[in-house]
Amino acid sequence: MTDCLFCKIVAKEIPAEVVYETGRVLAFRDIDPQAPTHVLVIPKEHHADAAALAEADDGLADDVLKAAHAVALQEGVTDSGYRVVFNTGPGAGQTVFHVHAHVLGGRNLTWPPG
Ligand code: D5M
Repeated sequence: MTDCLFCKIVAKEIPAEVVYETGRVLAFRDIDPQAPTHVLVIPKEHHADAAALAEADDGLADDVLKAAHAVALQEGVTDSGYRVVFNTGPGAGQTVFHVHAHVLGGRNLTWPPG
């Protein structure tokens, strides 16, 4: 998708601090971190949100979840606990419409989220 911020990061047209990459997924640090670890995991293929990703029917959602796990291991947050969040839709706070999993950790995470 030509006008998508995260597609431009995939295409290396916009810089990002990439921490993990496979043929199908990319993970990079959030530009406005909300925790010591705040990484976004995206499929390289464009899907607008988690609902569209779930319907992609090619194992891509599985790849994103496995990448989130790999990032958490790499960041050393698995023992202390971490959160994987898909804001889905404007009402839930989604602002970038290329599906992304937020991987948050490295501090005490309260519940419920705001
Ligand atoms: O989350 C969208 C997230 O995307 C938000 O936490 C900021 C982040 N963001 C926006 N632009 C960039 C760039 N250029 N690099 C890295 N991170 C970025 P949402 O769930 O849609 O509100």
